[in-house]
Order: sequence, then C-alpha cells, then structure tokens
Amino acid sequence: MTTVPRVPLTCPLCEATCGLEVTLDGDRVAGVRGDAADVFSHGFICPKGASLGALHHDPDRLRMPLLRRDGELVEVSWDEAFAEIDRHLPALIAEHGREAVAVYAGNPAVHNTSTALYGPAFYKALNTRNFYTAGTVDQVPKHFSAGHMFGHALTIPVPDLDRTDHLLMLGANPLVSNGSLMTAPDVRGRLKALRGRGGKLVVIDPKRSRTAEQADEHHAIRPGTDALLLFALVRVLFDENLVDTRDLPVNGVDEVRTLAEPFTPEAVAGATGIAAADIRRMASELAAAERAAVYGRIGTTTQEFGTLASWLIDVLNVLTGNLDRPGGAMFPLAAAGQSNARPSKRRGFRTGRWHSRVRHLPEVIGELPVATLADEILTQGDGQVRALITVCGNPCLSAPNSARLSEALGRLDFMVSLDVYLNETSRHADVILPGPTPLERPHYDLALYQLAVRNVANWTPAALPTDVPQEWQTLLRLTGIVMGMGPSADLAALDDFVAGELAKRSEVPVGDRTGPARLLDIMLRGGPYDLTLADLEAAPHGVDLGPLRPRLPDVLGTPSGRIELAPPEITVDVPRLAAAVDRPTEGFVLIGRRQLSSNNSWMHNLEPLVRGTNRCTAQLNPADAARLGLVDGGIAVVRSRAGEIEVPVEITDAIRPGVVSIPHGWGHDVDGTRGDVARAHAGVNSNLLSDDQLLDALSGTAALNGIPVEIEPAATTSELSTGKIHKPLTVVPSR
Ligand SMILES: Nc1nc2c(c(=O)[nH]1)N[C@H]1C(S)=C(S)[C@@H](COP(=O)(O)OP(=O)(O)OC[C@H]3O[C@@H](n4cnc5c(=O)[nH]c(N)nc54)[C@H](O)[C@@H]3O)O[C@H]1N2
Ligand SMILES: Nc1nc2c(c(=O)[nH]1)N[C@H]1C(S)=C(S)[C@@H](COP(=O)(O)OP(=O)(O)OC[C@H]3O[C@@H](n4cnc5c(=O)[nH]c(N)nc54)[C@H](O)[C@@H]3O)O[C@H]1N2
Ligand code: SF4
Ligand SMILES: [Mo]
Repeated sequence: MTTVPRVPLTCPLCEATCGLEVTLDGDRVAGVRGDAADVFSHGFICPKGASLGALHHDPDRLRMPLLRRDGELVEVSWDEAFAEIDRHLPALIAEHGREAVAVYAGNPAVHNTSTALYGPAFYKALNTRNFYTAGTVDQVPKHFSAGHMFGHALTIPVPDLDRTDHLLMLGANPLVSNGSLMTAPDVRGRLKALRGRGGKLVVIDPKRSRTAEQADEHHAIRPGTDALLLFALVRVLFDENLVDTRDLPVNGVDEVRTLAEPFTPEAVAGATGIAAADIRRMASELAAAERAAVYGRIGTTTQEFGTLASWLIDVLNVLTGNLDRPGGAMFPLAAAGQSNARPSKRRGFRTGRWHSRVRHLPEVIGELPVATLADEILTQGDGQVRALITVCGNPCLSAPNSARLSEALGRLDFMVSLDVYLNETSRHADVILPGPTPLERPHYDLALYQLAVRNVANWTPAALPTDVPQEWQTLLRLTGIVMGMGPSADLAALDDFVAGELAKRSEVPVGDRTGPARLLDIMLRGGPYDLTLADLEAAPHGVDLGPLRPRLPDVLGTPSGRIELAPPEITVDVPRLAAAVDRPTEGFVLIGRRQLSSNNSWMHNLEPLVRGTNRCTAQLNPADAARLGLVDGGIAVVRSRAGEIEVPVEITDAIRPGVVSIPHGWGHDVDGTRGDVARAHAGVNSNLLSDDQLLDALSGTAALNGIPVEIEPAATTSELSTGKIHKPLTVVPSR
C-alpha cells in the first residue's frame, strides 16, 4: 500500500467549513489536522474535525443497510433493502395519500453535498406537505424575519466580522459552536483581531459563556427576553436622535418608532434583568461605533419570541445605518446556489400556504414545525401520518417532548432512516440506509458559503474510495420508487433529468459529469463569478473571492424593492411581547448549551470526543443550589410540563440565578441502539423536558430556551434514572 500524505478535505461537521488535511496510511486515516494553506480557515481545526478518522473507523457505524425481520434489525443487501421499501411505500401512498408520508431532514443533511443536491428531487417526487426539518428547532425565525424584511428567506445578513469595530452578540457562543448563520472558521482568532484593532465585543447571554469571557462586556439576560432588550435599544435610538439609516431604501421607520414606544429601558429592566442605564449606554455605543453589527443565534431564535428577536436584530442594523456596509451586517454572495444572486422578480415572501392538520400551524419555507410531528402521527383521521422517512436526523433526541415523539415513531406503519448509526431515532425504522463518511465523499458547502463572512469556494474530492453507495444514488433510487419505477430505476436517466432541469433554469449547458459534481458545475457556471468545477479542482485549498461587498438594492426581493422595516406579518406579534413586560420573574427556566467536543446528538460514540470535558450536567448558580439544597455532583430532579429527568448538578457562578443549563443531544441509554461508547457516556435527554406546546408564535419554532421548570434534590443520589415521562401519553382520537 502506498502512503498518500495530506489530502485536503473541507470539514462538513459544522458551519465553519474548515479546510483540513487528512493523512492516509493505505485505507487507514493516520491523522487529521488543519490545512494551513486553506484560503479561509488558515489551519484552524477543532476536536470534532480532528475526530473524522475515529468516525470513519468506528466499528459501530453502519456500512450496510439494516432491515427489520421478526422485530430485529438485521444486515441485508442494498437490493433487499430497496425491494422492501418498494413493497411498502408506493402501496401506502396509494391507499392513504401522499400526506400519509412525512419527511424529517436533520442537520447533517445541510452539510452533505449529496443530500443537499438530491434530497430536493426526492422530496419533490414525494410531494407531501408533511415536511419537517431541524430548522424548526433552530433558525426558522430568522428565515421568517429575513423573508419579510428583505424578500427572501435566505437573504440573511451576517456580521462583517473581519472589519467591524463593534459587535453586539446575543444568544450565541461561537467560541464553542464555531459560529452559526455566520460561517467563520476560527471565530476566536477573528474576535481577538476585532479587539486588537480597538473594537468592542458585547455579549448578551444568561451564562458567562466562553465567548462572554472573551468579551469587553457581558450582560446576563433573563432567558427569552431578548426581544424586550432589543426593542428598548431601538427606543433609545429614537429618543436620543441616533437613528441614521444613511441612504438605505427602507419603508416603515415611523411604524417602528411607534411600536417601540412601550419598551423604554426602565420598562424592560425588570423582565430582562439588565439595568436601564446599561441599555441606554449600549444603544449609544452601538450608534456611535464607526462600523457595528448586531448578531443573534440559537438563544434568540429557539425561544418564545424568536421571530421578533430575529427581526429586531436587523432593525437595529438598519437604524444604525450598518446594514450592507463594510464592517456592518452584510449579504454574502456565494459562487453557487445563492438564492438571491440574480436580480429578483420581487414576488415577496409568503408563509401559511398550508397548515398542519391537527394544530393548524402554518407552513414556513415549505416546512411544518417538528414540534407537531407527533400530533400528526398520533391523531387519527384523514391525512394521518403513517410513514416517516428521516434523512440525517435524530429527532428522538433533538425535538421537543421527545418522549412523545419516540412513542409516536413506535406506532408508524413504516419508517425508513437514511442514517449512519442505529440510534435513538433509527431504532424505530423498518429499513436503515447508511451513507459514506465525510472521507468517502466529495464536499462543497452549498448552504454555508451563502452565510460566510468572506466569499469563498472550495470543492474537495473524496479522500478514500468506498463500497457504500453515495447518498445521491440512494436518494435517486428512492425517487424512482415513489415515482412508481420500482426499486431499480435507471439512475443515470434520473440523474440526467435532474441535471437537465437545473441546467435549463441556470441557462448553461448540462455538461458531461454525473452526480453532485455535475450539478455543482452547472451552478458555478450559472453563478455570479463564472467559475467552473475545474477551477475549483485546480485550487485544492479553496478560491478566495474576497471580502463581502454591498448588495443593496439588487439583493432585495420585496415587492416594493425596499427594505420593509415593519412588516405586518411580524409586527402582529408585538402586543404579545408587550404583555411579557410585566410577567413575574420568579421560578426557574431551562436553557441549553453546546459543548466543544459534541455535535448535537450524534458523535458521542467516538472515544476521543467523549473522553474530554463534555458533561451532561445541570449547571446552576451557587446561590440557587444552596437554596435548593443541591451540592456539586449531586443529583437533581428537573421537571417541566412535558417530563422529568434526573441529572447531575454542576455548580458554577457563570450561570445567572434562576436559570438551569442542560446540553441537548444526550440520553443514549435507550434499548435497541448500537454504540457501546455512547451508552457508556449516555447522559440525559434534555428534550424530555422541552415542551412541544411552547413555540415561537409566528414561525412555529420550538422554544428550547426559557422553559419553566421545577428543580429539587433527587430522593436517592445513588442511581441515575433517566427520562421518566411526567405526563401520561395520550393518543388523541379522531374527531
Ligand atoms: N434542547 C435543545 N434541543 C435542540 C437544540 C438545542 O439547542 N437545545 N438544538 C437544535 C438544533 S440547532 C439542531 S440543528 C437540531 C439537530 O437535530 P437533528 O438534525 O435531528 O440531530 P443531529 O444530532 O444533528 O442528528 C444527526 C443524525 O444524522 C446522522 N448522520 C450524521 N452524518 C450523516 C451522514 O453523512 N449521512 C446520514 N444519512 N446520516 C448522518 C447521525 O447519525 C444522526 O442520527 O437539534 C435541535 N435540538
Ligand atoms: N461543538 C459544537 N458546535 C456546534 C454544535 C454542537 O452541538 N456542538 N451544533 C451546531 C448547530 S446545529 C448550531 S445551530 C450552532 C448553534 O450555535 P450557537 O447559537 O452559537 O450555539 P450555543 O453554543 O448553543 O450558544 C447559544 C447561547 O445562547 C445562550 N442562551 C440561551 N438562552 C438564551 C436567551 O434566551 N437569550 C440569550 N441572549 N442567550 C441565551 C446560551 O447560554 C448559549 O451560550 O452550533 C453548531 N456548532
Ligand atoms: S470548527 Fe466545525 S468545520 Fe471546523 S474542524 Fe471543527 S467541526 Fe469541522
Ligand atoms: Mo442547528
């Protein structure tokens, strides 16, 4: 065997798109390190990227399909697996209709060139309105606000991190998460540079997070109240004549002024826990900064007022004149797939084109809220969901009230999981179809370059060959099945069709490659930089397309052609926020946190990652712990409307009083999964506590932060029981 040193690979695990260098020893991964020559990440790597070799070699990872026979999931050939799906899925659709099949696409589906490019063809063939993704436990409020303000759901401004002088950051911890809706490898280095050039970083977070520790200023806000704080900042800008929208084309400034009236700093100080004087100073410093940006993430989206907070963040960017200018909040322009790259037809943005059957929740960006998936499965009647296809998702750990969802998945007639592990979700499947590892597939980050703080493009080929079919092939086979072509449709013909359609839309020749390479080549050719895939192949460390450039007004897709600062679809929710000003502030609320060596729910079977400092603990303030009689390392019972868990206590003064922080993605001790390492480091599933009834009213996104809970010491501290269901499960009968 020959040694192939240093194969470049873009890491697909999170949004940072780091360039890595894989050292191979034959077909073994000898090491993974940061690629110093990468045009964007310059050698940065985190523990997860460094564990790609461990993922590749994990003996528990699936390499062959699993099929349920006599209740047991057993390994079968690919043909047997597809034959089984062909026996069930078309018949089920014929009998119960298309809405009887639901799809849940999880987070890695966005980070995977195969699923990103060929998932849509399959979903289109399925044509079900029961389409769910991890977006409704994540960023959908931002799509909602961006859609109405700028005319397209993906026209989301990102902080111009490398040039700003002042960054106001809410509900994000990029030193741990490595950035989100802000593709920026090495955020630590970039924030250091910001402060090095005399800039200021202000962090708003109930916890003194790692990012807050590096900030000039940190305010421990009460969870769920960011929209109040943001509105008060808006109000101060108006009061003190600090509004300066430059020459931005913007409607609705006066409406916002009126809407902000009730939210004086004094009025919101009690609810937010931030002093009025601090709010006034924050507003004037934001306005005074030469170049400033306001940025918010998970803590501002997955909460009760997620859409209002997401909107107000960009309202501040507009009112301070920082939208679309260097050092402010800018619109990236990716080389491929940027949905707003061409001048828009200005059709505007619509939601609620259909509604969920049981709770009548509106569609947003073609999706229904995953918080209601269990309702759709458990509630009998026309249109009941009877089959589910998960694509790179683990909703049994990531969705709210996951005990109820898990119960629901157990009642499906048929379930298929495209997944690389037999885990908490895929254990319910009748067929599991695995895919290749990140080392066995080419990568181009179609989604995340659209949110990058610098315009870059990088294609890396597969580092290793594989026997596992590429997921685009699997998805085309599934497409053939639901189109009635049987389990062995002509994949080349289907692929030609998909490519042909894309080429037509992009107005470029279809080209002669196959699979994602061809689709990407078409997108690059039709894209704003006139690149080809061959250009990217010739640049293994990436192509740097330069800093972000102003894109107004062409980037706007609103019917008016202007920024809509006060869209009625958003402002309709302001009275609900106003009512929150006087809410009682006693009682505990639950928030989440991310951990450096953890990736949502699914890399816990890798020894190098669980060995570290990840601990699935309930973090509590010392004063709260003392009052409750809890000691560090002792066991607390945490209870919500949805459920109850027992979890070890970690006492830290980094947490604001009245708040308990538990990371999500743990709870690997359920029956029927494969993964001894994960089981040995099981932790507890915090989504047994999050509530499927607690949603951001506008977007249907789950409020995973700010959940009311009660806490008490466990009766016995000897044994950890995990995941008692607090409320009995009910199956809603048909009406
Ligand atoms: N309480 C609480 N809950 C949360 C959050 C929170 O902050 N607090 N965060 C939410 C957020 S932001 C997100 S994005 C969601 C994530 O929610 P999900 O997307 O549902 O969950 P993941 O943990 O990302 O699970 C990914 C699944 O994909 C599989 N997988 C990984 N790589 C591949 C691949 O290449 N191919 C295939 N076919 N499968 C693959 C893994 O084995 C795993 O089963 O969780 C949400 N849940
Ligand atoms: N290592 C690692 N990296 C990841 C992931 C992972 O699981 N592990 N997941 C990836 C995914 S899917 C995503 S979406 C991104 C998310 O990226 P981030 O949004 O940066 O995620 P977190 O690190 O959870 O940071 C959220 C912060 O919000 C705070 N917070 C909670 N509630 C509130 C609130 O009401 N108001 C305010 N102001 N703050 C609040 C929390 O204390 C926490 O510090 O991370 C990605 N990167
Ligand atoms: S920061 Fe994200 S992209 Fe970079 S190495 Fe870590 S997981 Fe991969
Ligand atoms: Mo996410």
